Amino acid sequence: MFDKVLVANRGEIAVRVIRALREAGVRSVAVYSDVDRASLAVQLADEAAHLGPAPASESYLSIEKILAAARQHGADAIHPGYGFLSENAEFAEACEAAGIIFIGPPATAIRGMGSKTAARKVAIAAGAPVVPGTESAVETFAEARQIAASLGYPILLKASAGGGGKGMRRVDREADLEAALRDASSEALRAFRNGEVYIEKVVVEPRHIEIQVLGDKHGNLIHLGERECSIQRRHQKVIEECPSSLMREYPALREAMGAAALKIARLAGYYNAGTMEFLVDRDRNFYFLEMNTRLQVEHPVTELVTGLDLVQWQLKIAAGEKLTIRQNDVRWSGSAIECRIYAEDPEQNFMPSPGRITRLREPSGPGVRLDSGVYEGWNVPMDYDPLLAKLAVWAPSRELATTRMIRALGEYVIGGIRTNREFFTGILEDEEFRAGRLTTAFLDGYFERRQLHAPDIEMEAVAGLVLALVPRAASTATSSDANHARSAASKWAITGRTSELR
Ligand code: MV4
Repeated sequence: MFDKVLVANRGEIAVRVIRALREAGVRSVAVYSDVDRASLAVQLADEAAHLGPAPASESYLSIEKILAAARQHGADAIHPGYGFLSENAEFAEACEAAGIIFIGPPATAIRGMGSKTAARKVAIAAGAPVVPGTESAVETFAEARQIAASLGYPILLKASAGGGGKGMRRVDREADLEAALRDASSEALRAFRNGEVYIEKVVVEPRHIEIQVLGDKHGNLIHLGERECSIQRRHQKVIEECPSSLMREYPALREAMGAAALKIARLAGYYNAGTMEFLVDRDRNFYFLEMNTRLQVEHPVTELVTGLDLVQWQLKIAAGEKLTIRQNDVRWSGSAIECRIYAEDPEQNFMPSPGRITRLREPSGPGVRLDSGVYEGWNVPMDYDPLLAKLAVWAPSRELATTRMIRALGEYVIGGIRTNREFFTGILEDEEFRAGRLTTAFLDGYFERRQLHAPDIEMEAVAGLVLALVPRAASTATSSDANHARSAASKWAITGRTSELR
């Protein structure tokens, strides 16, 4: 095992990794930018290294600065967390070149699975199902037209280098194809400096289910089952669960998806922790989408249900140890749910709400796990993703986990800044959520249900009228922004009233 590990990240995930290092008897080095000098991670680590000013490009994204800090502190390995440099193959290579172990997959696997078309090719070669579509980027409009016609509309244009829905365009008819191709390609070029676009058939109202894999450097690979991640808002996950309610009904689906994930991982030469993203359609056909070559935000729900510590395994694997767990040893017990607590204002279209936390009361008690990066008095900087904490619960059943989460959210008090804390209770009480009827369209449906059941429809009319009459308000927001703002506003009016009545 290592003597000292540098944690090249910030916030709750830096804290999560520092805790694992402490438990493993490994010294930890936190890194910080100017605005993170007093962070919880810095306070909990054994040592800390200043990187530079707040902008990530001059701190958490600077390969040179992070390697210099690792050398200066004598770290023998670096844990990248998620985001920042975690899926940067050059960084992984630079670590190895500096004689420092990158706690993650080999650079070749990061690079190989980084492009969506390359990952698709690996999946196809491994015999795993992918969404019908092109194997490579399309070169010309004529080619695209031919392929789209043979697949049948609707189709999706996706950026080869893409992620997070950027450069993605749904096309419902041939007449829209040429313009959509141009749009998708120029958006991809701007976002990823790569304008390549490929085509997939649209999977209608799918579930987003991902499989966690773990592999060592000796060729042993296992999967730890799925996470249900269908509840997303603009490609940002909001609530995650393990297991998926679908697997409770169809346990064979977990085995089939797990086997597919392992075939892909094996062919990619993968080791350490990784995740395969799949879409699952109404008929429970599943399709490989892409791979995340890092520890994921939502890993706690897998840990709660399998009883395994993913970060401990990441450390052992990076240190060259063998996986001692066999596939048949993996058991899934009970049910876990995670809510991502953000400093953002659901009443203001989920605008980030940085600032000082003036009061903090954290939930605890049976089955509650809080992975937080903040404390009372901490100033949430405006320079980074405003994730404050992940609240996860475990209970023997999904129903009990849901009520436990509502209980824990009720204990949570965060003063001084706006958070999305209250947003979750409504979802957890929603009948569709309770029934486990989840698709990636869940939140749209939820906002609509909220509107339909609103006791006060006039508020809606007023909000709509204001948006129509104030040209600046209407023109600064996209129409979809305005829709979300309106639905969010009505939802909040309802939540406010009912919670006062209770
Ligand atoms: C799709 C899809 C339907 N059909 N691909 C969105 C981001 C990127 N990771 C993949 N995404 C999708 N790809 C086909 N062929 C629907 C989505 C999608 C989605 C996927 C997962 C979670 C939330 C989503 C929200 C909208 C669209």
